[in-house]
Amino acid sequence: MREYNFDGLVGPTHNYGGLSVGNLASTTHGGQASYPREAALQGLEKMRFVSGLGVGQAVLPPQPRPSLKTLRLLGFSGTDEEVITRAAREAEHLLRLTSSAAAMWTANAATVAPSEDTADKRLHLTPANLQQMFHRAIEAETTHSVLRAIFADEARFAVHAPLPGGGHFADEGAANHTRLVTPGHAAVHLLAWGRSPWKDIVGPKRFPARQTLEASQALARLHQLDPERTLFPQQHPEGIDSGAFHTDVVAVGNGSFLMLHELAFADAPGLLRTLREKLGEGFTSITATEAELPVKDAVKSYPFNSQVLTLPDGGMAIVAPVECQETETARRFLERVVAENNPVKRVHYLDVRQSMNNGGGPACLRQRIWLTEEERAAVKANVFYSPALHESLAAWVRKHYRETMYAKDLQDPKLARETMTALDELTGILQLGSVYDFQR
Ligand code: SUG
Repeated sequence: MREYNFDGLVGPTHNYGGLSVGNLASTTHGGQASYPREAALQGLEKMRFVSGLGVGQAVLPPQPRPSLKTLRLLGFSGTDEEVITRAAREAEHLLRLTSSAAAMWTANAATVAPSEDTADKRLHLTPANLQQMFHRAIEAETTHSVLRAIFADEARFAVHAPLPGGGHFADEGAANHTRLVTPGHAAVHLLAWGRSPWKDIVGPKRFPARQTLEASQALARLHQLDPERTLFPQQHPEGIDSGAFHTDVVAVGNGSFLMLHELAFADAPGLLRTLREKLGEGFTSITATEAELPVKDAVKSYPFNSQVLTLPDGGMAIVAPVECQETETARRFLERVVAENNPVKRVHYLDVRQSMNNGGGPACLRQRIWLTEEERAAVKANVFYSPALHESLAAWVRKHYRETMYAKDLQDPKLARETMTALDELTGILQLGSVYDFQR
């Protein structure tokens, strides 16, 4: 089984809408100019780098934005141009919500369980409903359609529907999911959550908790995970209130290794004890205390939103955002991780600033999917990274993306048309068929 990092290709409307309450980067950068072309190219460079380390790499497409379908469902009618013009005039906020390129953070696209861990030995994928944020909830339908197109072979892949209901089963995908495994032990799945609609728990006071316990439990059932090896830790309410809206802002695990901030989970010591029991001596972890790495620095520079990658020689490398290099506490912490006795041998710093300014680091930009060779061969779409695919995608970005985007540019009726033209061409490059509403 090999891990493939399915990175989200940044969409043509990448902008700073200030849309995500509780995500400090999003609210801080709201209204600033963005650089969609540069953002997409930064993402492609990250894919090149990770692939160059010998790690599996693939790509997921952006979504049509502004979402004319959503605007029509909200009562704006007429031609595409009339829909945009009316929304711009009467409900600028709705236009901003329906124009976000947030699908680029594919950690939130779905939760995935590899075939090795599931009772029916199929790979299970559930698109996240992203109920908590309107601009993200509108991603689920297209994500479902894209995943069905890529993982079409039902004998090997189970692509479930997004979880139903209102906020009760609010699900943010793999951003709250960690799979840990050690030699001689079956994998353990952590499915974290921040609130419960029905249980009386102490939650955050300042910012919204996005994922519910009930959603995490439903994912474990759907994915047929071993109940003995599935844990449901609560996100620390103080962590959420400090800006850690997803678990992956303050914790990241890979294979036998977990690194976390002490404010990642409500009961981190208890969780680490249980993990040691279930995974044995091969399990290693490193906890940053508030004294070593204040949570505000972790939220600003994202050391835990690194990709921890297993290299072909079995060692691990961390791909961290450059902001960590520039933040002394974060840099020192990552240096300690490399120095201590654990599988991590190196840290690489990458520039994904365009994404970071909206609260998305390297780990947010990728969905981890573990595939056997047969499963990989069963994927017919042209989504696996290669230098040739890189060249096609980079040329496609240069042809279709605007260089700069200001808030008022979202009101330009031509933008929707440009995006549809670009995405239509992209589905050809990626051999996805018709996955978008405007293609049907
Ligand atoms: O959902 N930002 C995303 C960032 C998601 C990060 N993902 C993970 N941690 N896995 C969010 O808050 C900002 C959009 C804007 O304000 O324009 C945004 O949606």
